[in-house]
Amino acid sequence: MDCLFCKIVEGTIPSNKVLENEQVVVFHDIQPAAPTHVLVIPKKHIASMNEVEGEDFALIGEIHKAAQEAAKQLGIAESGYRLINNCGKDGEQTVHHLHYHVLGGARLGALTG
Ligand code: D5M
Repeated sequence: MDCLFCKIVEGTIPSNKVLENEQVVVFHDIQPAAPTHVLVIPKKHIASMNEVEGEDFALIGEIHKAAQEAAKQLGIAESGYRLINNCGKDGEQTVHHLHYHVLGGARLGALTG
């Protein structure tokens, strides 16, 4: 399967990893949109939030756990951060392997339409 993030999981494409366990990987986003910007992905290929089903919902908990741990490790836990999943066309999802953005290190502004 030709998936960029699967290649990052396999290590065939390099990444700047923050943490990794059996189920998830956290690495720095190549196009940071905030002073701290990492991505949390499941190792299992799931195309988007729309494709999460059955026992894979447990991975969402693992993703949140890893995001919390990464925020602590990166020193943004206390000041706060944003955890975002972009899904599909209107969500501006560009990489079709489930991922959550962790953004922090500055006031990010209110979310307005
Ligand atoms: O976000 C996809 C994100 O993936 C976007 O912020 C850039 C990032 N990206 C793309 N290629 C790489 C590599 N090779 N390393 C790290 N980060 C990468 P989306 O929510 O799909 O718009």
